[in-house]
Amino acid sequence: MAYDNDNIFAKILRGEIPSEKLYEDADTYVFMDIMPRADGHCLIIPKTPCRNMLDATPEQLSACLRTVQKMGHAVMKAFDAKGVTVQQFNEAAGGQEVFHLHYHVLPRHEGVGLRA
Ligand code: DGP
Repeated sequence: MAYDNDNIFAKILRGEIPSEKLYEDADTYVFMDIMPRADGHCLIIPKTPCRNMLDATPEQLSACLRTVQKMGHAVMKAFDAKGVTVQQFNEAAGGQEVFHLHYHVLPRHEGVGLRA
């Protein structure tokens, strides 16, 4: 499926709408989810256009996963979490709502569920 340049995360990358930035490097950008399902819930996105995992290049996937791992460690430390959940959705039928590749990183604590 085609990439839509007007998706919300493309606008965030262009600075057209604000985001709470946590980290960036040459290939990826990290910001807080606007509807956090856990304290510290953040999103990792590639800086280059990519609809989702299904049409990602190996370079986009590896760059994102390197940052996912880095942010997993960082949010666990920052939120004194005991684990981390990583989620990623593809196409509407797969639960995707914003059509720019993104990974959810959610710090977790024993016995505490994710918010809706
Ligand atoms: P999904 O495509 O199903 O992985 O869900 C998209 C996620 O993006 C959802 O957790 C809410 C978040 N989100 C949607 N719009 C915005 C926005 O404008 N800013 C931020 N920071 N997050 C957003």
